[in-house]
Amino acid sequence: MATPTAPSVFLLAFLHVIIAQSTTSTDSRCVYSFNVPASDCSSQTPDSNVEVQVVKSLAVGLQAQVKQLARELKDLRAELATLKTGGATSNERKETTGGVVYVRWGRKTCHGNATLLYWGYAGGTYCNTKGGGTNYQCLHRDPQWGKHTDGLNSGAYMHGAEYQTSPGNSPFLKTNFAGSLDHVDVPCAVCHVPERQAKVMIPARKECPNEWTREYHGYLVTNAESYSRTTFECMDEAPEVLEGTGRDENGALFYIVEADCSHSLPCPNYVNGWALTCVVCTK
Ligand SMILES: [Ca+2]
Repeated sequence: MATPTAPSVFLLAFLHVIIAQSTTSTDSRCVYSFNVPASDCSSQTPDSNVEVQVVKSLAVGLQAQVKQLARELKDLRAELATLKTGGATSNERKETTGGVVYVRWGRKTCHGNATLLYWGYAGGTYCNTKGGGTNYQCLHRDPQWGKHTDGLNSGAYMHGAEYQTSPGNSPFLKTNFAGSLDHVDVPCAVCHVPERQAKVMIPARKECPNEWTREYHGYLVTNAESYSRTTFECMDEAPEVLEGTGRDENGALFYIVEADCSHSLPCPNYVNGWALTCVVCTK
């Protein structure tokens, strides 16, 4: 990998000059040591003094070349370290070790290059209570418990989640579940994209901006306005279900969200009564 550089060649040439000088000097101390008292060199001829000046000049040049070589050595070591780590620079390594994580609501798998951290059960606060958490959770299927007491004592509870979509008003594809989604329980997937660092959920869009990658798209969902407040999430356009569920038990609920032109929403371009789409993008 390392080939002789120009400074390296210069150094070799300089050493050759030093050796040649040593064979003609009458007092090698006066050639090599600049700390020798001038009186000790008094016997030197004028030609010898000229040689001393030449060597001093060369020494100054040598110092500069040594510094240059040190810089090149530092660069080579950095290049070697980069090659050992697969070609990424330190900044690139920092970027590729983070990545971005998103939840794919309604699915058990991830898109494209995304890695599935786990798939689980959508959950949240009961639909019509005024307290509790607002954000839906993607619950792991294998919970790990700490200290506990039996009984519902704390006042805050976690519930499973249902699709709450009347069959006549469901925009979802039946690719992954042919029946009615109404009251069926909802899976979710937590997905990691190591090579990208940003994510965004865009309501009312199915496509991502240029240079962004679409992870999935579908329809915007949240709880009903007449119930308690939750977050808006993006439900996959072709939902899967938790097998064996479908009883109307409520819990946390996912309703599709329709445009309502009666309160400040710009219509057009929004259309009264139409279900809002959504897309999750990464970059
Ligand atoms: Ca229900």
